[in-house]
Order: sequence, then structure tokens, then C-alpha cells
Amino acid sequence: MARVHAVSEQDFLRARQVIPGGVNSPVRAFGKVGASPVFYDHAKGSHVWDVDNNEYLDFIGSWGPMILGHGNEQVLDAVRAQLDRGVSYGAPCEAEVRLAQKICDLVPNVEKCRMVSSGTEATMTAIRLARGYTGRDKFIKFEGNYHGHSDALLVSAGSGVATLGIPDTPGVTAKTASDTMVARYNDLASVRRLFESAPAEVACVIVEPVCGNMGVVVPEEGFLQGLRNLCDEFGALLILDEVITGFRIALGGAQERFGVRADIVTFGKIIGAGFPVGCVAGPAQVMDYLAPTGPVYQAGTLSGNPVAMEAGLAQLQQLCRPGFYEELEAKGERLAGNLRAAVAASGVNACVNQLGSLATLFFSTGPVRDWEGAAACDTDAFAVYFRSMLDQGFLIAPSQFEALFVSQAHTKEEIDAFGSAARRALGEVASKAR
Ligand code: KE4
Repeated sequence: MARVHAVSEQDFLRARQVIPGGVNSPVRAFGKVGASPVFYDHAKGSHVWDVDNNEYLDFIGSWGPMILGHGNEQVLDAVRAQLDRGVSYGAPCEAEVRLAQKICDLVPNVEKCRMVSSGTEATMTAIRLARGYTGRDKFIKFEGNYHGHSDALLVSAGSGVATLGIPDTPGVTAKTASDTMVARYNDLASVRRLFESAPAEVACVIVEPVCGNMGVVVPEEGFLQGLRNLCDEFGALLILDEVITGFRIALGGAQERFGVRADIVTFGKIIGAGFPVGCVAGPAQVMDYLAPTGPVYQAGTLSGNPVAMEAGLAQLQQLCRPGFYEELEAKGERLAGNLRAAVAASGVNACVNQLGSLATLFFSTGPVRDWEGAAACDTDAFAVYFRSMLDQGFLIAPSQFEALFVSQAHTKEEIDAFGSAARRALGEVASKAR
């Protein structure tokens, strides 16, 4: 029986009168999947209830922060304890030192951290820091990689920009964009060509070490180390944007999982446990270029917010539990296996990319190894699949160019239920294609 969304639809009508598009982040508007967004009422563990009291299994998890599931008790206890001590200080507090120390202890090559309030702030700061440290203006990013919405990084961006098909966002001036150089993911030759076209002008390379924003695209053997080698050859810094992968694909993130050394690493999402937190981190030699020790200015009213710091600490503490990542990895692999079986049974042209607890079902025979491959997907088929999954009670990102996020809270039974629902959804895709 199709689900009723009457209250969500009323909410969306009202929201559109006072919020552009009715949302505070474009990808939430379900703009490309032919449905009206569901408004959440509450969430717990792997479950979400909408304002029409429909229950869902949630595989978005607030786009990554809910690696433990919604409403984790230790996180809530830490937040409650801090609330009575103060919500925001705008002054140093011990919680921000403890979180910075925790990140330094867990992440390779990180000696100092600067807290900010979003992933966008973190990557924007990382680019400015690399430019200040090297004295160079240009930087290299990758087609389909999304690093937040700061001007220079919106060139050829993934995530919502790709979903909405916005040709390099109006409002970003040609002058600003002219210092952004765009390479092809998993293609070292395309990176080398850019370096050789401006050998002494490239400040840094910024990359999603595992892409989440063109859908999940995994780095091929040697790609990340190849970027490291090119940066060393041309005197540029390597920035790993770990806003998604940080503390998700390993406790030490991509540097631990792939054994590649970053000069700067950015975090977000998981380190705030759902509260607004971002972080720029790296060796002291680079980080000390940030004011007030160095000349590269960066600031923020709510940076190091005590409530957010305590939430992040309570979350990271639980990720340190022995066996946590092995269990999460097994769940991600189970989900991918279920999806691949559903694809095989349906006969639909689709393929699955997965790494750890991240996965994407691409509506293309694949392989999907870069933006060109992702962009070739049948997004109409994805929309049919999305609506069927939603009707069956499964929340997935409303875009072909995003990831599924598996959490500790998802049970094997729930992951198998996802596979069964996907089989039915793919059956609908197949029947509509006939
Ligand atoms: P925020 O400014 O949204 O906290 O972080 C920007 C960002 C930076 N780097 C990476 C690798 C990211 O994935 C993101 C943000 N991720 C998207 C989802 N793909 C956020 C969801 C949204 O835009 O609503």
C-alpha cells in the first residue's frame, strides 16, 4: 500500500514560502527523483519516522555523521552534561583540546587541528592554507568531487551540483574559477598534464580519497600514491578531503587505510556526531601557518563549540572499540552483495561500487571509475528505484551521485531487508523499461 505523505506535502508547501526551494540544502529537495521530500519527525538507531508517522530504515544517516545510528545514548549523555555547563563560549575550553588531541592521536601525520563549523569551511581553509604555505595560487581538483560550496571549489563539483546539473554555479566569477584546475579521477596522466602546464603555480591537489559525491568511486591501485608523488615532484601540498571518509573507512581514515601521507586533511560529519563541526588538520609545520601563529587568517564564532566537541568526543570514543571497523566493513560488504544479487536477478543495467560502509548502486553497466562513468548513468531509472525504495520504507540519498551510509545500528536483518526491497524496486525499473 503506497504510503501517505499528506503532512510532509503540507510542510513542503509552507517551507517553500519561507525557504528557497523549501530546503536548507538543495539535494534534500528530492528535485531529481520525482517525489516530494519527507519531513522527519524523529529518529533513533537506524530508524526514522516522518511527520505522517511512516517508519523508515535510514541509509542516509544525515549524510554520514550517524555512523553509530541516530540518538546514540553516550553521545546524548555527553551533550546533556555539557548543556548545563554552557552552550557556547567563544573562548577556549578543554573539550576542544581533548577532541584535537584525540584526532592527533588517531590520524597519521596529524600534529595540529583547527576546528571550524562545516566541511565547507574546512576545505575552504585548507585551500587558503596551502596557498599561503606555498605562495602559489592555482590548485587541482577532480571532476565529480565535491568539497562544499566555497567559490573556487564549486568548479566541476559533484553531489548536489551534479544532481541538479548546474553548469558551474553562477556567482562564481571567472577570475576565481581560473585558478581551479580540473583533472579526471583515477587518471594520473591528467594530473601530470595540469602540473606541467603550470609547474611552479600549483599550491595543492585536493581529492576525495574515496569519492562519495559522484556516487562511490574507489581509488584504483596507485592513484593516491601517484598524487603524493606528483605533489612531491612539483612542490605542491596534497589535501585529502576526508569529510566523508574520515573515521568511516578506518579509524585513521584514508591515510591509514591506503598508507598515503597527506599534507593537510579535512574532516567533518562524524567528528561532530551530528553537530556542526569541521576540522583542518596536519603537521605542525603546515598548520602553524594559520593565524594567530602564522599569517593565513581563518576564524569562526562557533568554532570549537563545547557541545559539539563533547558530542564528537563521545562518538570517536566508541569508534575506538576493538572490532568496530571489522563489523562495519562486513555490513557494507553484505549490503553490496545483496545489491549485486538484486541486480543479477532483475536484469537491469546496473553495477555496485562499495568500500567499507559506503556503497552506490549505479544505473549503468559500468565500471564507474570517474565522473564520465557516473554521468553516463540512467538517472530516470534511478528515480524509479528511489521512489520504490521510499514507498517500501527505505531512505536513500535522493540522487544517483551520492552514497549509501551503513551504520553500527543497522542489523544484518535490516541489511537483508534492504536487499529484498532493492530486488522489488529493480523489478519495477525493469518493467518500466520494457
Ligand atoms: P558541509 O559544508 O556540507 O558540512 O561539507 C561539505 C563537504 C566537503 N567534503 C565532502 C567530501 C563532502 O561530502 C561534503 C558534503 N557532503 C554532502 C553530501 N554529499 C552534504 C549534503 C548536502 O550538501 O546537503
